[in-house]
Amino acid sequence: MAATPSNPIILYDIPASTELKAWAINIWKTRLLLNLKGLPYRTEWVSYPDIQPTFEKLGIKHTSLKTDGSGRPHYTCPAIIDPTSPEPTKLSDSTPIALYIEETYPNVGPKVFPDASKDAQLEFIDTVVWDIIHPISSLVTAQVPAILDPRGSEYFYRERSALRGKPLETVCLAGSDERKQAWEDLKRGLDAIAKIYDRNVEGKGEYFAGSDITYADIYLAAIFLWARIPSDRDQDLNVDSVWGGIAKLNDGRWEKFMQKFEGLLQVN
Ligand SMILES: N[C@@H](CCC(=O)N[C@@H](CS)C(=O)NCC(=O)O)C(=O)O
Repeated sequence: MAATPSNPIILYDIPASTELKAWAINIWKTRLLLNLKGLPYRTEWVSYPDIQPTFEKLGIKHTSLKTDGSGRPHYTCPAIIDPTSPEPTKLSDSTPIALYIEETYPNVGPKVFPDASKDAQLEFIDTVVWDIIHPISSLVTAQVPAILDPRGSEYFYRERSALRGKPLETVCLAGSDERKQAWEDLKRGLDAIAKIYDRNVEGKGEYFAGSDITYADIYLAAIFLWARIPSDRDQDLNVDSVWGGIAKLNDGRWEKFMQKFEGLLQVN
């Protein structure tokens, strides 16, 4: 039995106080994919400190080890439980989830890993996108605690300050060289992505491959949705989020790109 409206896929996500409640890059990838395919799903919201105990209890595997050298497992969202019989499938990690969904539901909605572009897409999401993920992460990270619930906020502040080796609020301060550098890196990364998209003549530069949305486009859209976290650190650019700045770059092509996803932002 596959997922049905009365027995939907469960998607685990981290709640924020922002308009859509969904905000985080990795879960947007899965959510956009489920929305594009039109698969029935519902969201279970889990605060950061509850991810590990919840997933341990459910039998959902960790996706990596913590980067602090402790060897502790790192449990992350997104995760899904698909009620496909005989046993429900429990899966974490956005790329394996995307590949699983494509394979398990080949006749539901559009294909996002057509054979012709699958390898190029996997290469793109393993390499090039990180040139924009790293600077965006630096630019938005100090703003994240403000949009989380109190326990999530405390967890994120503690873990990310330790990772960055300094108090989170001091990362990429308004007007700092660190912030200017992050914006420079981000612009360079976006220019490189624009070039890759321009090479796709069939898609008129609007899609990564062919003339339809594939998973590489979903990944890029998820990054841009994450960049919407409200921020007052770029007032010199006259924007209220990193996304506001990105939307002005490359002749507005990313804003036009995101119009394709306007109908895919539902949070079930
Ligand atoms: N490789 C994983 C990474 C997922 C990830 O890092 N998710 C973040 C939210 S965007 C998370 O759940 N972090 C939990 C934590 O930091 O404890 C994927 O692609 O799904």
